Amino acid sequence: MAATRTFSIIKPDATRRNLTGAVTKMLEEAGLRVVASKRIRMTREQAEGFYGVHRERPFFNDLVAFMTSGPVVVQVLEGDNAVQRNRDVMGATNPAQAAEGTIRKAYAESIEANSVHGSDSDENARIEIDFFFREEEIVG
Ligand code: IDP
Ligand code: MG
Repeated sequence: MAATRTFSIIKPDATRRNLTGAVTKMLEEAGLRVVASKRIRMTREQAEGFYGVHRERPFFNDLVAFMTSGPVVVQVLEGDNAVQRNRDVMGATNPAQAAEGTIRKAYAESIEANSVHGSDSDENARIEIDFFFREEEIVG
């Protein structure tokens, strides 16, 4: 299968605990390559725009506050079937339901502070990559 791309965020709960390398190692061991990466502090406008699909959910304001509470690492990952491969290694949204061997099982603190984001479709991967990266920042 041809390599595809997905978009990942190492969330503030993970950067705060100095887990950027540990999380990235699990992504790499799952067969994903980091082809772009930068550490940023998301603005409220960025977080609201990025999570716009969740605007009506009860946890939206808390989620925006959490995602802007500290640095995050935004990444573009490349690999065979990258979107699904990344979702598999991330594990379930709620760490209480995450399988052994997944990032969220190993590191997530709660359903909100769950250490990583990953795109849920190829179409959303393209939109999310474009939200944070210019094409020349991605080096495969
Ligand atoms: P996903 O990150 O596994 O794709 P989504 O349903 O897209 O999960 O939710 C986006 C993010 O919103 C989650 O990763 C988590 O940080 C937060 N979130 C989801 N559901 C809840 C909840 O019930 N309470 C608090 N935060 C939540
Ligand atoms: Mg999602």
